[in-house]
Amino acid sequence: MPDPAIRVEELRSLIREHSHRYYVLDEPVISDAEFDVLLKELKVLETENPELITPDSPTQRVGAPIGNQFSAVTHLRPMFSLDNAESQEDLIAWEQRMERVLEAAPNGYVCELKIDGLAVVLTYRDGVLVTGATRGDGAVGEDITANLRTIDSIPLRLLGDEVPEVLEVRGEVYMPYAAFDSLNERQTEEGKPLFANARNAAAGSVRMKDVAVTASRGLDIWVYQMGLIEGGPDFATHTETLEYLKGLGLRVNPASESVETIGDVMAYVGRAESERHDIPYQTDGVVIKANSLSEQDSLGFTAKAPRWAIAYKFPPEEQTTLLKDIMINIGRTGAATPFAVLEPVFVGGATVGMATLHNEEQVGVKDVRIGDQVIVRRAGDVIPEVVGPVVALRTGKEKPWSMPKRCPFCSHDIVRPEGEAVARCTGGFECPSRVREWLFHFAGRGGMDIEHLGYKTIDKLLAEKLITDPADIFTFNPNELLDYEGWGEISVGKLASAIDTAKDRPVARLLTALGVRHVGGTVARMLVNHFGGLPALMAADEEEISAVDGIGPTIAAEVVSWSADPANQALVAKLGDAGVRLEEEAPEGVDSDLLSGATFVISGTVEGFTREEAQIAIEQRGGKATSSVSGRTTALVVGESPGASKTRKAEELGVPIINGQRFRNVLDEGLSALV
Ligand code: 0OX
Repeated sequence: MPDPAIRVEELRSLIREHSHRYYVLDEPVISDAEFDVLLKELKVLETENPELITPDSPTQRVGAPIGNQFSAVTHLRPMFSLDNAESQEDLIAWEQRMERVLEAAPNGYVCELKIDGLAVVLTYRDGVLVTGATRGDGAVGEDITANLRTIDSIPLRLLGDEVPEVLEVRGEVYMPYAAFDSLNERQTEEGKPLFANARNAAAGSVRMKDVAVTASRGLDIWVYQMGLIEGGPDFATHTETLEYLKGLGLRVNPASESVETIGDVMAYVGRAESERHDIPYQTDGVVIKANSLSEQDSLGFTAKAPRWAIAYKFPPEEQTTLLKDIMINIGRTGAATPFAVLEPVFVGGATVGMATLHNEEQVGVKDVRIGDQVIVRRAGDVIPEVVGPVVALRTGKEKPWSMPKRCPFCSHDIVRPEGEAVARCTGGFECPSRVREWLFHFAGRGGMDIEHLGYKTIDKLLAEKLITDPADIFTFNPNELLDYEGWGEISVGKLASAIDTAKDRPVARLLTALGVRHVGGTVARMLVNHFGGLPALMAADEEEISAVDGIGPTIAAEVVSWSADPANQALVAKLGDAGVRLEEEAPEGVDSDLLSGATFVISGTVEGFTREEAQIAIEQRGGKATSSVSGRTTALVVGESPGASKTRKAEELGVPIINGQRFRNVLDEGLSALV
């Protein structure tokens, strides 16, 4: 019987190494199942030998709830804030200020993405995490050690044998977009208020009294600054400190770059801004630091900020403007969505005059009133939204809003069932707004992707009673549009041919377009891969559907109840009669396990495939297609105009990058074609 004390230490060291590979480097070398076996063995040994449990054991991340208040922590070094720059001129002025002190321009800079999260300080003594604190007022922060311990990428013990006696590092705790989206989905399901953005969600999650809640929020960290070190090596540059921190197992952002001139800094800022929505977390600028530590020493600090660092802020994605009115729209599921009519404002690169308020509950929770100055957010392609009112600017004349009792489109009652966040129009398909949104979703990019069939055309077709449901799109005579102003042979011809093309869309697209609850593109492809088409799927029972790999009972129940509705059965029959494809031809000679366990990312247009066809080809062979490159990606398939950030990430992680020809070989021969 081996000594449990020795085995426990062996296991901890193995688990630490593999956690680091998984959470910090994103390059696991063992499977999740193998990792779980190690963790389980450690847990069993610790249960049998509780005297062997130490606070830095990987099993000890989630501890007891915190009492009433977070206690205060005085930082070993004050946490300064950062001066801001908004233009190349500001950067040049900054360089000139430094030049006056140094008598020469700084010897190079480091550019880092400015993470939009919550600044924290971690203190390690003899390699063990002893405190984690918020920034607070810069001098004194709050002790959130118990919360930070739950973040898997924060090492409870530093890696390596030569650790410093004391190490204080700074970093930003943030919530990746994926975690933010699923958190808000859960909040919606539980009827709880939504978080306005990933930053607020991260800040809220990190300060939970119940640390199990923090643990469930998918938080992560980027470490960007060494505060204080005792009993460690000497460094000449900031870059060296980052390399050192990385070597200790801390998560340092690989996007950091050392550059020579302010011109290079501007080029980095330009790239960071154009790629800002391609990365899986929120950034709000670039932080630039003079790289030489002796130059940093000479430059020192002003009362509030270091002279050797500056934050280049991206143009704001949030602005304040007047909320002139609140109106509602009825969506394809009947949901009544309030939206704000705004004094137009330039935000996120466009003029915004309307913004969503999500649902009735949100208007109440945020206490948004007509006449308020409100914060409007528009990030990338995302629909503009009202984040909340600026209460300090109230005059007292603002008017609270409540959901109308009657639908403004069909006059049916609007009701909000007990305990739900969303009010709904009860008019069914008698509600013209609902029908319009239903058709728009059906024909839209996430659905049948029918070009030239946007709101304007749908409105015309509805007004002239040429269509009433999605199947009519395929049966009405487009030439009838020729009678109306704005329509000619060319525009009608284009619409007719787009509709014709759509008849042959992959069945998974049709299924997504039909808008069954919880059935998005991925689920639809899984279902169609399994059942071959809508007739077989609609005939299946819950048991058969939930037996499909990756499909749970909730989806199965939704599909069955949707299929049982005679109106839906009639609609599908009508679509079939109109010549819309309802069944996939069984792919010939395809081995459904050929790529099982493999994950591909597609970037750019692969010759001979639409993106969807490439995804389907992978999934029919048992593989997965995902959107971001990680250590778990089997290969990145690059076609024409691939994204620079995906290729760079694959190169960094050593993920094979293959072209269209190699991809076809992989589809024919399997993973052996990769080598
Ligand atoms: C960030 C970030 C913030 C720390 C000490 C002086 C400069 N939000 O990503 N701050 C700093 O550096 C400060 N770097 C960053 N990357």
